[in-house]
Amino acid sequence: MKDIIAVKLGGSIITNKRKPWSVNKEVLERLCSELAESGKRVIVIHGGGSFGHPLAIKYQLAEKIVKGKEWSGMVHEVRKAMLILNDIVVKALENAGINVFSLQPSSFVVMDKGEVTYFDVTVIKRVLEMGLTPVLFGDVVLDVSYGFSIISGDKILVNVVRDLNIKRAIFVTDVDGIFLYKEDERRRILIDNISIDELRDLVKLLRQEPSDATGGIIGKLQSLMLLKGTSCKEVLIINGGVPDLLRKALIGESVKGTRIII
Ligand code: ATP
Ligand code: IP8
Repeated sequence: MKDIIAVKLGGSIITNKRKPWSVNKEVLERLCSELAESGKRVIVIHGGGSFGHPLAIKYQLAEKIVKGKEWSGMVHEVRKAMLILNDIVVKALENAGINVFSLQPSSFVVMDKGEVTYFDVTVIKRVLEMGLTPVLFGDVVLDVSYGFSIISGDKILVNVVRDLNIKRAIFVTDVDGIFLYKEDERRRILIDNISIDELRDLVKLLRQEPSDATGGIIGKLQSLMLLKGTSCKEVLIINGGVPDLLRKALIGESVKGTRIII
């Protein structure tokens, strides 16, 4: 699996996170075309954006134990929202000429207290061997202590990369990369290169976003720390709003963004 690249199409770029149920259709379509034009084999993972996050926050699914009768309404609503977005992403990929096979993570992932305890990549591997592009997404999965937990697309990417010995991953977001905000917050510096060992200190300097069900940028960096000691050599965080950046990043050209060296 060494030539496969894991790509997360972030909810921040394929949807408008400030407006529930909104898709950035043109951007999504362009990103799918860039994936196709790159000629690279990829695994696509997408986030929840304006579909999964508002409902997860409404029901406080990220914080509370969901057992018994309570689960049916809430859990179904969030999962349904993710399936609706998944259908839109799958159609956009197909229209770009990519042969996709979408897999719902709740059928191969189990968590305990919000941490992944079971992640079975057998079917993903088989799908790749058949020459198809697996598409995965943030989901609500069984949790042995809580009943259900949300798994972010970020955590899915990390597990897939580790278990399939993938070397490169690209996060496509609506920002140029990770910014460090200076003193009065008016000045910000783009971190272009950072080692995985430096991430822990960086996280302490960033502000938590209260409006994100899976921890926003801090949650992302915390998930990425789990890649230490794996086959993964490099993670890029790039801006999907800039045309052709994803294609260039995929073919290995040097692009603007944050490069995390593992
Ligand atoms: P989703 O989880 O819906 O898939 P995503 O993976 O695209 O979304 P987010 O988790 O929303 O991305 O993280 C990207 C967002 O983080 C950006 O929209 C940006 O506004 C916000 N952000 C907050 N602090 C920072 C920071 N220090 N550097 C970069 N982005 C930041
Ligand atoms: O957007 C969240 O995945 P993420 C998925 O990658 C749900 O954090 C269900 C909100």
